[in-house]
Amino acid sequence: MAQQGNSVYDESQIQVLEGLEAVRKRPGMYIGSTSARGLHHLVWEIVDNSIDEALAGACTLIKVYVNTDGSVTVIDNGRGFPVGIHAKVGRPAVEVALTVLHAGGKFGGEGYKVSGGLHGVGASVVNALSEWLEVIVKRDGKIHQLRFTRGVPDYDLRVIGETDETGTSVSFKPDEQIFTETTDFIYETLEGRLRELAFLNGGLEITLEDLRTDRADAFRYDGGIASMVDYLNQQKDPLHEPPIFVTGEKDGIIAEVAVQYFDGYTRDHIYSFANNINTHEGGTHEAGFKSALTRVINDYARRNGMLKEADTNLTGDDVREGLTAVISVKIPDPQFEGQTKTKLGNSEVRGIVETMFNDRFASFLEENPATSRKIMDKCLTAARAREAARKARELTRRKSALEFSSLPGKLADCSSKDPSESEVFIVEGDSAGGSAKQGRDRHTQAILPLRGKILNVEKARLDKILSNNEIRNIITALGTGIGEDFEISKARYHKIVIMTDADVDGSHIRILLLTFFYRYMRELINEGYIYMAQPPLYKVSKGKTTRYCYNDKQLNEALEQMGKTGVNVQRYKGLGEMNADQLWDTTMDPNSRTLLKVTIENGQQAEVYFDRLMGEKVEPRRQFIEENAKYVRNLDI
Ligand code: 0RA
Repeated sequence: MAQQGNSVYDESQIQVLEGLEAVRKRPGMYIGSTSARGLHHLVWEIVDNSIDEALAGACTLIKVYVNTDGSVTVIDNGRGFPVGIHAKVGRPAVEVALTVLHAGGKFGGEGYKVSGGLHGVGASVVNALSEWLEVIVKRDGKIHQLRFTRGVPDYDLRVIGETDETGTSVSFKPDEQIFTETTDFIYETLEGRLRELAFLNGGLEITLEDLRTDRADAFRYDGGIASMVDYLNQQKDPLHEPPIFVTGEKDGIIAEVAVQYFDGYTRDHIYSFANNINTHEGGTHEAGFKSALTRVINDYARRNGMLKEADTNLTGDDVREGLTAVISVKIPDPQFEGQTKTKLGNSEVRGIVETMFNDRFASFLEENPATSRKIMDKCLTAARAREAARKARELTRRKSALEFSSLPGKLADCSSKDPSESEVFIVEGDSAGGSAKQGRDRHTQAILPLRGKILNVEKARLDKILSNNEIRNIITALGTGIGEDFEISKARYHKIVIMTDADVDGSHIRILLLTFFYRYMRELINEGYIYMAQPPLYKVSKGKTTRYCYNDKQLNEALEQMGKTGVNVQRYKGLGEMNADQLWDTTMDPNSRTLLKVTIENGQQAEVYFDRLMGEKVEPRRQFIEENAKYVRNLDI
């Protein structure tokens, strides 16, 4: 390797190798895990660099490819990664950034960097965890190239041509030695985050092309987060159009808010972001927004005689019913707090968002009396329904953990009172419920059979939802309460397993239940308490051997191994066809079963899925359910 004769390089080279080794030894410390999630993290890390370039106003297009060999390429038309010799290290800056841990931020000026937030471990980590990585930089009239193997340069940065363009292209292939679970990129996961980034950076074009399947998408939203609200409400009936959009800048902090009321009864449709990172746990920007929204609506209602002197104020819940909102702030030095580091802590942000939204939203209401009237009516009705719901809810409250009489009669509870080892199976149908009761481990497994379909909670207010028997049974059995009374610490089981038939009706019930948990007990999903059982689809038997197959691939394998003659294949149409022992062996036994944990990676994707699934139009929904055997995967990624 060509190198000047001082020892600086040798020392830093040793550090580089030690850094590489540290990353490869403990990848989880840097990218969270080596599961599918960690794998996709590699892409976010590289895309974030290009997004930073867009935030600096220097890049308008980002192209992402999944290549046929399973590698990923991210191309941008920014200024190009700096290639000059880094003063301290004496190596080209691009090489340093890709080999030295945390070198990422040290080359450019200040600005709103995504890096340093939730991701922000730097491109060098991606390099260390890739079988190979290649970077091509167009700048200063030249095309530069550098390639690495498992983080170590193959050669010195070289010039391979001339160009009058600028930009950066990074290609990498995740190392199978590290990502032992999977190295398959999931289109929907990439699509979800790239679309989100396009919303959050209005005007920026982001394309995605999967060369394995020729599937492709292009995202560009000149309306920014107002377009995100449109997207989120696409299956809903808005009360006004377009969404209300306000933006402002103060002390280097850019704040944007977009809101739209729709004709529906659910809350919790607020999405907040700081530097493009979804702040699931909220924070100061969200607090500022909520407080301004409540105040402006109460002021307006009072001033226009809709709230009388004796009336109490509308609550936050009242004014957020049927509201979709997106809040996005860009801030030079974000502080991420909370359990999952997704809560914005910067105190100065609260006042900025609050004042900005307060002033602009108040003017909007004054200037649009017809829309204002609809919004006020909605909030006032919500307040009346809240009172009715409060009464209904009291019926479902579990008085004390020991008071068994308040548990639903259909629940076959487990004997353990330790929630961390207790599971409840919510089972479709009384007959499957019967088998499950017989087959279970009575100490840790409770069974709650459901009769028929549960209510679609998207189409009903809380008071009506609470008058539904099946839902009441679920709430009482779980012990957590619901909505504003919800307390996760009261959960009587830390595994809540949905067990339904593998047919269209079964999927429907599953989705109704998931919708209910998503809307009214979302913390159960966030905490990882909700699971889906995976019953087998086939039983293959020959003589005394029996095998259960969970998909067609396993069925074909079984048929091949067992030979064609004398083989009996039974296709399970429902759980009810299995006896207690079979149900235990295939689906319930903790030592042999597979449970799918329900997680929500991308809130907006989930939102739209739920709407599409729960919408009025029955035909598209059925079709959608049938086509989406992988629907579950979309949630569980
Ligand atoms: C540091 C400084 C400059 C650009 C970049 C980094 C940069 C990095 C990446 C990574 C992927 N795409 C990128 N695009 C730009 C600015 C250097 C200048 O002033 O020209």
